[in-house]
Amino acid sequence: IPIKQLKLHKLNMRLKDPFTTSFGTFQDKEFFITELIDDDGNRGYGESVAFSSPWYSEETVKTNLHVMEDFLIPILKENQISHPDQVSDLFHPIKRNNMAKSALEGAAWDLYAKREKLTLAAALGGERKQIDVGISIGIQPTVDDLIQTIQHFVDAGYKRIKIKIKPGWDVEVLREVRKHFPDTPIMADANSAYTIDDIEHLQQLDDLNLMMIEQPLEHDDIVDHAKLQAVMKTPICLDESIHSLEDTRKAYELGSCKIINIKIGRVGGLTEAKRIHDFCMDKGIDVWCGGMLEAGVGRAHNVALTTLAQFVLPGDTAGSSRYWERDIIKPEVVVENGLINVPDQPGIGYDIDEEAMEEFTEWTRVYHF
Ligand code: OSB
Ligand code: MG
Repeated sequence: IPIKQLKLHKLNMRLKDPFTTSFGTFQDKEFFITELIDDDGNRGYGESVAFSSPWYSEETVKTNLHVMEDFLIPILKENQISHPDQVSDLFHPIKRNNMAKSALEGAAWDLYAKREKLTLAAALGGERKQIDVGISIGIQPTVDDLIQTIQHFVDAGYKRIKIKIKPGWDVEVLREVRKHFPDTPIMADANSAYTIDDIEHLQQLDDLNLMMIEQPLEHDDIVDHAKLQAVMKTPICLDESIHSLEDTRKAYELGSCKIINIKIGRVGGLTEAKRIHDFCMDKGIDVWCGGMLEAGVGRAHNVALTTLAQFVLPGDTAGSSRYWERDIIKPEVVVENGLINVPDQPGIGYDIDEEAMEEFTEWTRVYHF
């Protein structure tokens, strides 16, 4: 792939509403859009998903910039690549910093697909034309607010509802929710708010017919999760704990979970996401695509990944309007009856809305190859 230049765009976007998890509240999102340009003028786009503070994981917007500029971009400049899988291999000597890697690797995948005149979904080996969509609901001020919010998204057709929980906002709240929505596919995400001492407390969730409980224990744990899974019939889903295919294999061997939330950024890019997907397919582990409050480019990558066969559960891949008054792609990602139609244009399949990009861009740096 004859790469001519890389543009790094720093954007700031305000969420429609604040989003609250067990570890904190988001109101604004700052992130990078990466743009790889080849000699023919094709443009491939990626998005960084790290947050401003290291609450979800150790990466931040600033560490993404540091690692991209000082380590990853020089690697891209110094090496020829013919397939995006090589980007993943070239970045391998740099430990972790997966969201920084993914922001660049994603642009390489989009550029590669556009050059091959393939949709990103097809380039990854995905076949689905439509994907099922769920939604993640942040911690609300009251149970009534939560129930109203759930009703709103159930009416909009979302195929499963994920409810954020934390100590003090869990068993009682979910019991009340279950009473109002006896048949709705519901799951809970704790974002690692509990410890092994809470096993008995968490076991109370077993009677609520939840699809799964996501990341109840420490962000870096797979041992205690195995102990918890052994005494619960509700499947445990790992998010924060899984950074690679190797982590996935170890969690599988220990019995730490029955389901995996694959986030492209958390695992270092689409190549590793696909490797994890293939392993899970082989072992019969269900997977779904998680979200990081992405703008349109990241959302488009999530849609493409979700077309792979083992993405059998609805993901957190809501439409653009879930979080944004205006997104940076056109058309925006639209959810209808809980489904997204996978675009059929080459690459990510959505155009950049240059006017919106300009509105949200704080600065752009250009690197010549
Ligand atoms: O754990 O999946 C998570 C949002 C911010 C940080 C972590 C998580 C989330 C979500 C929402 O649950 C995902 C989304 O809708 O993009
Ligand atoms: Mg999660």
